Amino acid sequence: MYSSGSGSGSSNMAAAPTSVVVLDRGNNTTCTINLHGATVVSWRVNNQEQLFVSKQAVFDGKKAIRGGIPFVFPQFGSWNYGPQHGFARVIRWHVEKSPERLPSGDIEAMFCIVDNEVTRSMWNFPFRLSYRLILREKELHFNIGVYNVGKEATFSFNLLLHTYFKVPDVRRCQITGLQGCTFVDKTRDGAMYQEVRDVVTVNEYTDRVYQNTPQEHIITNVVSNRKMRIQKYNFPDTVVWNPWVEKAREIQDFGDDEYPNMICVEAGHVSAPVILLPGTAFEASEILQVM
Ligand code: TA6
Repeated sequence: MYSSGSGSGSSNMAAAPTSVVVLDRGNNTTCTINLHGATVVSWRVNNQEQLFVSKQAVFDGKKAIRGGIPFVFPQFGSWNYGPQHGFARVIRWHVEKSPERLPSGDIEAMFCIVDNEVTRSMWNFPFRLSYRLILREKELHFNIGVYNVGKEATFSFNLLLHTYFKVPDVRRCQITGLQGCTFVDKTRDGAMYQEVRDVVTVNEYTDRVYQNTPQEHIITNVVSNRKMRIQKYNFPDTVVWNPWVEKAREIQDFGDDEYPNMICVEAGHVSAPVILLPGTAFEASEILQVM
C-alpha cells in the first residue's frame, strides 16, 4: 500500500511529500517505511508505537530521518567519501515487492537499491542491496542481502540497522547480553573497555560499539513497560547510543527534552568491514519481538 505524505507516521511534519509504504497486518499492527533511506518510521503492535521518531525529524529527503530504523551502508561513522553513516539512509529506495499477505497471515515487502551515478561518485562499485521486511503479530523481521554484482573488484563495507526504540524513561531500561564484551567507548576518545555489568543501563551520554556480541539481547521497560527481544544473525556488533543532555542540545533534528524517551540498540557489522568478492553475496538478519 502506498501513500504520499510526510511519511513520519506523525502529524506535525511539514515536508515535501515522499512515498511511504505501509504494511498492515490488522489488529492495529502496522509497519510504515519511508522510501527515503528505506527508513522504518513506525512499527505499531496493537496500536502501540515501538519506535522513536524525533518531533524535529525532517522529511525533506535531504538528510537522514531522525529516528525509526535508518539503514547504515556502506559506512558506519564518519566517511571521507560521503555522508556520515554512508549513503543508503539518504537516497530513495525502490519497492522490489509491494506488501503481500503470506499464508501465515504475516505481511512481507521488499525494498532495494542498486549502484547509480550518485553512489558511484562516492563508492565506485556495482552492487545490489535488498531489504526484506516481514511483519508478524508481535515481531518485525529484517533480511538483508548485499550482492557484489561486479566481475572484477572486491569491495568492503559496514552494515547496521540504526534502531531507535521508544521508551517511557531510558533510565529504567536494562540491556542484557553485553557482559564480558569488549567495547569502543566513543564518549571516552574511542578507548576500549570490557563490560563488567550483567545488564547495561543508561544514565549518561552513551555511545558504545560492543564487539562480538551474542545473538540475543533483551531491553526491559520499553513501551508499556514490556520487553523487546533482539535476535541478530551475521551482525557481530551491537551499538548502544543515547545522546543525553548535551548532545541532545547539539543535534538540530532532535528535541532537547527527547533523550529520556529513546534508546538506540543497533545490530551491525561495523568493527570490521565485510569483504565481498565479486559475484558473491552477504546476508544478515534481525528479529525484533515485543515480549
Ligand atoms: O549509532 C551511534 C552513532 O554512531 C553516534 O556516534 C551518533 O553519531 C549517532 O550514530 C547518530 O548519528 P547521526 O549521523 O544520525 O546524527
